[in-house]
Amino acid sequence: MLETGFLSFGSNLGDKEANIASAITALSTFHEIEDLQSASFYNSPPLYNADQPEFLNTVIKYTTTFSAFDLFDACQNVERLLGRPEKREKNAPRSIDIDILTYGTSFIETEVLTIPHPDLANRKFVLVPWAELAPDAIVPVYNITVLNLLNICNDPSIVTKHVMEKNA
Ligand code: PH2
Ligand code: MG
Ligand code: MG
Repeated sequence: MLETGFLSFGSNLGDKEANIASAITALSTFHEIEDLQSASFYNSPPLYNADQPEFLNTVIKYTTTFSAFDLFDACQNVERLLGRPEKREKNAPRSIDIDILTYGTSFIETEVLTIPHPDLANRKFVLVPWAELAPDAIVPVYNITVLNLLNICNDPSIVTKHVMEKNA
């Protein structure tokens, strides 16, 4: 089965731009993951724990033959590859965070994995890049478009397009 969905990337430690770019490249090396399309990168203030550096965030569209759980494993492997420690405090700064926003039209709720991502509708740092990439995509469970979710989101964060420092 080929499924399409969206991933959220965030970094607020080290070379944030390089961390996200490397994570995308690393994911693309899996034969099971294809057609990665990235939104622009965005700067965003940290949500939840304000006492940490500003984040760089983006959203990626993917196509995969992986199951949702194998995709989750692949994302965790890439996080470890990029130096994210296995055990760390919740909402502590991180070199890379890769979250599955959606997997096809699936609704999955287990101890380790919830899809759609439970916080996606409350986060401008997710919805702003996502609406750039796929404004008309219908978000499973909510059954409205990404742009509609952005328009009703009450996160007051200012999320701004990032000016790239390096040439790709
Ligand atoms: N990730 C979090 C908590 N807060 N804030 C921003 N701006 N960007 C993030 O990626 C982020 C966050 C937990 O995963
Ligand atoms: Mg996260
Ligand atoms: Mg995560």
